[in-house]
Amino acid sequence: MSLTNTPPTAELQALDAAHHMHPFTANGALGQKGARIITRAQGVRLTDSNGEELIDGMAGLWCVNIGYGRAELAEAAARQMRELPYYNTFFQTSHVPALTLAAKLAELAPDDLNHVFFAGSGSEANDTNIRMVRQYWALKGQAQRGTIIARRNGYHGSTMGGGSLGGMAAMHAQGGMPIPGIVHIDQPYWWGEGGDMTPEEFGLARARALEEKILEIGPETVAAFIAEPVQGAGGVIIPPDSYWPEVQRIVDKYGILLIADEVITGFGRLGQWFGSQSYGIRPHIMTIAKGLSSGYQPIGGSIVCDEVAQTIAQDEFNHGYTYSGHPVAAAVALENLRILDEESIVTRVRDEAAPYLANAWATLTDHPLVGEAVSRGLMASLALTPDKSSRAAFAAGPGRAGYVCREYCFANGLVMRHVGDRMIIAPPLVISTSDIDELIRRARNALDQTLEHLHRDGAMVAA
Ligand code: PXG
Repeated sequence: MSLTNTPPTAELQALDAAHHMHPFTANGALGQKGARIITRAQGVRLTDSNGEELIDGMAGLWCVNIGYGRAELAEAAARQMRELPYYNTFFQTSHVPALTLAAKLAELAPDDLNHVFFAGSGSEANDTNIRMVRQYWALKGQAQRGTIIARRNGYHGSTMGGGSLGGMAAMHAQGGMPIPGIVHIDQPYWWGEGGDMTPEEFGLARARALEEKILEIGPETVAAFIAEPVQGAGGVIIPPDSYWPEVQRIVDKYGILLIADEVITGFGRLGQWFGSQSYGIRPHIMTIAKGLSSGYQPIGGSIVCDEVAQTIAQDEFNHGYTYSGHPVAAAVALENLRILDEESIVTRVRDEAAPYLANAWATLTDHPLVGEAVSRGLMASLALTPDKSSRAAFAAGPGRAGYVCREYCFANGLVMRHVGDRMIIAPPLVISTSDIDELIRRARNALDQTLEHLHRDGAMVAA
């Protein structure tokens, strides 16, 4: 079958249901309904196999930072494939794309984050991080420092390591996660869990949960704390301003390593190259993927500080992936970084797109369904609620209203995700102000229709 001369949607859906097992999908239910099949994309817009156009409010899966259709990346890939389609970086070899990309990342990353270990994805990079921080402490003569503290409702990937670092209860319920040596603390989610505290009080309390956990299990057993600067998959949870400075104080006090998972927040999403810079935190390791190549090629990695990298270098690190630093992926990532840089896309997020989105998004707060409308950089979320004043959840249980809203978004030509009853967006960083207006218009229509639907079902009821 030719992939460009597309057969009718029903035929594609039948093939898909018969043979393709989808991630994070009830495959049986999808088989009944048929998958939405995306065939083309340009800029911030997708086209599906029925010819419908959608604004991609999620930049794919939080990754297409420079937008779709940049031929320069295709050309970089083709050039690299002709010259050297594959070689590895094991056993004392290297190649130009990997070493050039590592040097470029060292230049972009703050402070002494000067070393890069490549992986094929964010999950793999976090698996690397687990082994690297434990090996670091072993080489320091403190092998008992093996425990990594992470957060409930954090997301760090879907491998055994990444899924264990993540704090997703539904994932832990399947397949024997979390692996030993990983413990979780509560998240800084004020709207959902802050009770009567002010956001600032709550941010401090949730940061101090880290100190309590360190003291509970013994500081001498703790290797690292891992967290996303802003939780993405958990529902675009923006921590109160008091949170990160207190976390930084605590990791400094106990001398534990800080891993900032920048898979979503890296490469301009928050208006700086890295989310850590946006929050003024000083990680020892940053996990990267997604926006590193704008999703045009699968590539991830860990950017590592001098002290950790120099310690790891004292012995052979028995770890690596066939595709660590894959030359085609690295060449594409370099071209992506060149475009982000030369077209000032990151500064435009900071100075224009993010403030514009913040204002436009905040107008949704007046909608009867919307409890809060928050954003940071080009990540934004809405909390749907049957009762704003009490920040109530729906009696029907989490996720039903969100699901209804997501379906109306699709019907209105907008890809907006739901996480439970939070609606989330993270559009390509190149989104224009007029496309932000159009996105908000479509979101508002979808909210109106969702509200009508929930009223009709008698579902505007607080739990
Ligand atoms: N860390 C973070 C912070 C992520 O968001 C990963 C690690 C894992 O990356 P890979 O490349 O292995 O997928 C991610 C990935 C969602 C969703 O539903 C989020 C991700 C992936 C798939 C779905 O929001 N984030």
